[in-house]
Amino acid sequence: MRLSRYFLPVLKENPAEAQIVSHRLMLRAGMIKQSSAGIYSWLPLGYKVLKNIEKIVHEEQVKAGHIPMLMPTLQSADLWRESGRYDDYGQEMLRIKDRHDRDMLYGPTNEELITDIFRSHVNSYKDLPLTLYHIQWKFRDEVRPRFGVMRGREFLMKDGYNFDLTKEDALHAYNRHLVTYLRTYERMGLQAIPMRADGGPIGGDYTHEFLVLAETGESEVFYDSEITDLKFGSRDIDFDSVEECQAVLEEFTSRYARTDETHDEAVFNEVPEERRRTARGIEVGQIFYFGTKYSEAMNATVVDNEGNKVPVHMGSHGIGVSRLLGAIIEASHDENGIIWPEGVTPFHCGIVNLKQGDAEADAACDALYKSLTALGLEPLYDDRNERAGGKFATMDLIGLPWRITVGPRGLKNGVVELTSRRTGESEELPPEQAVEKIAQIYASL
Ligand code: 5CA
Repeated sequence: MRLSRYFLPVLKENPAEAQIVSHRLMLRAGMIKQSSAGIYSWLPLGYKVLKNIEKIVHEEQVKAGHIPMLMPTLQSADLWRESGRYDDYGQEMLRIKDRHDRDMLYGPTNEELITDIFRSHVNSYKDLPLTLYHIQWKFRDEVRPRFGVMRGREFLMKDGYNFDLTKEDALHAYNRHLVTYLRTYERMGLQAIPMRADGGPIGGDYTHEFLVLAETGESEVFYDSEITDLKFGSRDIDFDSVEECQAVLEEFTSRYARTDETHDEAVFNEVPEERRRTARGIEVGQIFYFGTKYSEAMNATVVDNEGNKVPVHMGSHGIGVSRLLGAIIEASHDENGIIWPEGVTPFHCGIVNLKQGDAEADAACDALYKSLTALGLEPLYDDRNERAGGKFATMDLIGLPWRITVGPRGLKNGVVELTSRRTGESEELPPEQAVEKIAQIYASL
């Protein structure tokens, strides 16, 4: 993409309404625009990152055998009356009437809708296990929408639902989700710690939240510092193996790590003092096993191998897709702007032409652009007639992990400059080598 033809409405000034750095940087980098409280338009740069995050979420779900689909945002109130949650959900639920005076709502989550789909089509234990998921917009009329996409009213969530014959099978599904989430967050450059949590309006007391440690996080968390040494890495997990998934769960949840809702001072005090940490965290996901809560209320049963009709065991598993943009920026920025991890960056690298209009510099930039594109990479070429300082500031603000700087002086010696956004380190090298290096970095992800 050439910047002169792109839509990147960056802001020079810090927007007064933004209280935390991720919100400020998303507004300044022209990624989002608020349309009303807690509701945002996703401008091209923000939309690109959102799509990259979605792609990682999909890939990791599909690897575990979970099946993508799409349910609507608007739901009929009838299903929620059946489950008993229509009144329970309170003012967080946006209620709407259609022209026939029927009660509708904008879904804050989808347990009812998916249970209805399930009971309409599945009758036998032979069709289990089954895990369906979608990535869809949700609406929760939060009392205090704030911090940009972190606590929105309209937000994008991945929500997955498992249906199993027995509690053991459903707990395997729970463990499988825990494994996929660890890998999902790591691919986005995040460390998200599973912490014992509270079921809230979804229900169930078997639940973990995934928290990214950050000063601006809304949750207070308590943990054993040993937990931050754990990395999931690129392990090859057999998702059908109950033992393998269970082992990962045990490895990542055996140390003390709880949100304030489940914190127990006495148990915490058993952790050696030097390892006890209190911090703040951003909740980027939550997994639940809630047994037969919805299947019993909504009559979602299967016939088991002895011919008995039994309610299915269920769980639901959510990732805050749009919130993740904020979480990633909170975890990865400096005073000049965002620093995107390679896994989610909106463009793979920037090209800065120091002397737009100089025949040689223009030709070198065009050639770089072509070779990168031919390798399947997407560069953002700043071809505007601007001072070098302004171009650098924009590149730093929008946070592309790699920048190639092209100027007449370097070209005389046959080199361009390759700079890492994260370390600020630069090296001079021939343009082909810069391209090769960038290609290698992304190929290794
Ligand atoms: N049905 C279950 C799991 S599918 C559910 O709704 N879980 S949840 O309530 O924990 O939401 C899942 C994730 O969505 C949260 O972990 C959080 O990351 C994100 N989320 C929740 N509320 C908001 C909000 N107001 N703004 C942005 N993200 C949110």
